[in-house]
Amino acid sequence: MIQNDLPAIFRDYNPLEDKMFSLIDNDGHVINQKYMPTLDDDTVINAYKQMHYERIADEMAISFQRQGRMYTYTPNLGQEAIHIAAGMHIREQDWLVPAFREMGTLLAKGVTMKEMFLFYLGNEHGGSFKNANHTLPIAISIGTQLHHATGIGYSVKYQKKDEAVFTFIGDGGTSEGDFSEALNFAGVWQVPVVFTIQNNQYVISVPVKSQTKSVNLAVKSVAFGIPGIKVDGNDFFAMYLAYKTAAEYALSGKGPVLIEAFTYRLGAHTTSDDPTKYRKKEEETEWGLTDPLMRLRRYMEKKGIWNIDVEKLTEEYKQQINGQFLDAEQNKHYPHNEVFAYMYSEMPDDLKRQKSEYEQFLSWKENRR
Ligand SMILES: Cc1ncc(C[n+]2csc(CCOP(=O)(O)OP(=O)(O)O)c2C)c(N)n1
Ligand SMILES: [Mg+2]
Repeated sequence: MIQNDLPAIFRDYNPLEDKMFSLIDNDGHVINQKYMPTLDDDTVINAYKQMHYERIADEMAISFQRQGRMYTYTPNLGQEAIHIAAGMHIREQDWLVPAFREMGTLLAKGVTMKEMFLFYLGNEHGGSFKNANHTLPIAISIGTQLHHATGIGYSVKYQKKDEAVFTFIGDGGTSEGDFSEALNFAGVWQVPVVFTIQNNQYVISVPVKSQTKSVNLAVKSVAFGIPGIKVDGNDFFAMYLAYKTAAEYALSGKGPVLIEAFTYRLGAHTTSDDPTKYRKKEEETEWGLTDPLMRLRRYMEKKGIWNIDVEKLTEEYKQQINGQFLDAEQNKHYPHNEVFAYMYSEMPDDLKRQKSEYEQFLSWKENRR
């Protein structure tokens, strides 16, 4: 990697110096004019609305799970700026290779809430997004998706296609071998992949300091010879510029980029988790002051472009999302054959055995009534 070839923010925010790239403070003041992107008012208003949509959808999903109408869910609360900023830079032909905590990016790509709900209702169709081009299914197995991202990156580069790949992993995921393997070969092959580590400070109940002795997570890029940057993940503008720069870099043929989005998981790990068991209320309150929606709203108010009727918008979104949920709930059943059908063109014997066992189980269940 030739230092001079790097975009300026990667030079100014060298992860070895543990600097964090931030553009607005918690009160919405611009603190770094040099890099502040010039966005028109409608783009900013629209970004806020998308972040608000993700937040409302998230709250409703938790509520449906609590009502016993949906299975375990992974909340996004507090990480919305990352998701929406990324979504604004992923073009139709670009690839999205998700983990499981970037709902706003999936929605920006064209995934519907109905599909999200189907996923959390255990329906196979929640893994195949009909209107989202080049979007892989949610990956619950930590780290596996990064190999797919690097592989797709290799393929599009080989075919000389104008396509970038955006992929996500958590802070805990960086401890998996997959992380190093995927980044190593992404670097060797110079593939157009934008890797994001969402450092939300926790790996279920385990704090990030138990995952690494590195000064930060962005610095891991140095070993792979690729540019890396630590960005304030709760600052919409910083994330926006980071993604803009990273996408341009990747698409120019220079290779992959690693973004550490420094954030906080304000909610529980999943609806099966209780964070009061392992962290203090004061910590949550302190991080709450960096809430990405609040910061963007304050910026907009100062600029005189805040014109959103939050109550009205919330009502509108709730109705839309509720409709999507009801649609998913009414269509949650699917032929059990589908669970076994899609992996192989010809079903191997062990899968045939599993299918037959499952059929026996279903008939036992049916006769029990
Ligand atoms: C290979 C693998 N090991 C363990 C798990 C169980 N598990 C699910 S989420 C999680 C923690 C992930 O933490 P992080 O990577 O920081 O992502 P976050 O959940 O904070 O978004 C673990 C250990 C899993 N899904 N896959
Ligand atoms: Mg985490």
